[in-house]
Amino acid sequence: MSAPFSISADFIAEHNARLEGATMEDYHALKRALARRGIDTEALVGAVAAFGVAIPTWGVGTGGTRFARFPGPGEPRNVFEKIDDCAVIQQLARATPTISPHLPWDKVDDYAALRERAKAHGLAFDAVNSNTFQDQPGQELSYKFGSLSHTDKAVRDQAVAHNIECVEIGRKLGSKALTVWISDGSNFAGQSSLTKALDRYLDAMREIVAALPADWRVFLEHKLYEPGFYSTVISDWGTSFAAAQELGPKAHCLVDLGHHAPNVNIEQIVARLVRFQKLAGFHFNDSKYGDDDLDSGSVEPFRLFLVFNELIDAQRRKAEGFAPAYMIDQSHNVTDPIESLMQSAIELQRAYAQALIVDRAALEAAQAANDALGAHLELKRAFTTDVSPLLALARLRAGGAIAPIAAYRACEYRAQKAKERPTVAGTSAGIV
Ligand code: LRH
Ligand code: MN
Repeated sequence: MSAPFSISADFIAEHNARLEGATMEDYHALKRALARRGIDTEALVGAVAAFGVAIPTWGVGTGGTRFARFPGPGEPRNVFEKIDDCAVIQQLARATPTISPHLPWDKVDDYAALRERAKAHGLAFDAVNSNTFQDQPGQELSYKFGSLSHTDKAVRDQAVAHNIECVEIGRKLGSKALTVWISDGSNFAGQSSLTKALDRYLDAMREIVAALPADWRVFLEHKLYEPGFYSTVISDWGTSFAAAQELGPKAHCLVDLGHHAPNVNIEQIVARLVRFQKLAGFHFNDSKYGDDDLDSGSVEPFRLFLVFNELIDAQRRKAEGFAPAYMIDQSHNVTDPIESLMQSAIELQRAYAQALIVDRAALEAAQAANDALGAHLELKRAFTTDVSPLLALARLRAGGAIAPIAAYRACEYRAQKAKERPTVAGTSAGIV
């Protein structure tokens, strides 16, 4: 049995050798342009290299919708192979040093072995995600009518027990946070008591918070709708914030970019959660209509930049309690998940770098002078700066590929995995 295919450092070095000259030329041109704006590009390269976002294990397999899922060749068949694919994303794009697992999708018998596999690839685990939005084979009580807010105490207890089990598993993996998204809601007016449902949720969450280790946090993830199409128990940042206030200092609010009504000012929600020291972090993705889970920066890159503009503003102000967890949450229905995740990580780095080059003194002066256009153009100037050369240089210096997707396609990793991982027959429905 030959060793699983992996991409060699020599292959990446040969790939880079062909592109390095042009990249350095572009980098020096950018460096000169930014120097005229008083910006130290070398410091930027360092900051970008230090930026990291977590890969969702459920994102490395082909995603789907309620209508269908069309698995591609060489799909990862278990969480170990998912971690191997996460390693390729990190090896080439150098922006994703952590993984966010989902339980029970990633359940194994030996979590030390799982942690070791990740460690061998230089990867660590970020927040673990619980799942009380599906019924598992052999599960005693159904979550059809909810979980942590269910009318039946026995169902709530089952959901609390699952979340506490996720914390135990997370401890074995080295995680420090639990993300709780519940699908609890209703499809008809009158179907559930809007107030009692929230109170049941808060009671159940108090038990979960009480079971957290001292250095852990719990991330409450709000979502406007789906699968509840009339009401959702934790439907918006306001409810999530109030719940996190009630639940105490370990509870924070996670912002999934796709979980808002169209045109909601998400960057202002971020600014508010920072101000009130309740920003847990993010599930980055993009969307045009609903919770589309599209690739980050692929629909509204300016909106993504504006979110990072608020994050850099907070970082620069050393905002109290500011420690956001950056994670991706996407569904790759028509692309190679590895390619989408690499490009998404790069688009997040891009928004981060562009937010770092905003002339904050000029912006604040324009804001103070109510120079609306002047202030806006300070942001546009940063957003319209092509920082690609410094992102590429950060990858090159970190041992990654100057052009990750070109390198990935050239090494034929997917074709190699298609040989090693027999195709999963037939199509299915659902997000994973
Ligand atoms: C819910 C959600 C949540 C995950 C799931 C995979 O829409 O964003 O974060 O648990 O997707
Ligand atoms: Mn999410």
